[in-house]
Amino acid sequence: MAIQKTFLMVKPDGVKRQLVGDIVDRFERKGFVLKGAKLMQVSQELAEKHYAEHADKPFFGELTEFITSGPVFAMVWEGENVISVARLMMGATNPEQSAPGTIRGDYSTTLSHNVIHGSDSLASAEREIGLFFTEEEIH
Ligand code: 3AN
Repeated sequence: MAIQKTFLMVKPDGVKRQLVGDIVDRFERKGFVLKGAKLMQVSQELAEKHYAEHADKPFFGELTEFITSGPVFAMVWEGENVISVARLMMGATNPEQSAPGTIRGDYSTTLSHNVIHGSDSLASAEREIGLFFTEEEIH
């Protein structure tokens, strides 16, 4: 049994569309435990650190512009295999492949405005939690 923590973030489109409550509800009903959460504005510096692995991609500018375009809802969740299970609940990045019933499958039609971010590995979960939260903010 692997109890893990992951970093999830409702992106500016999801906050604007008032999907925060629905998204929190899905993870709570699944049985995961909310350990930290805040509505915040992502700075350009934080956006570039967060998306560092995409720095050489053609869509990097679009990515950082979008994530800084309005408040996000940043969260730390804990539970059994939460990293991979949360990714399943989010649905595929590509909207043509995100199944109905998943967050992206239910709420997103575009690749860039896809409502939610979730860490994709133990290493990225640790890195992203450290970027967005102090130890005191995790309960
Ligand atoms: P995920 O968020 O599912 O882990 P990544 O890490 O491959 O996906 O990509 C990070 C974010 O970059 C995605 N959530 C999506 O919003 C955006 N993205 C990925 N590929 C493209 C692309 N070809 N054009 C525009 N945005 C993209």
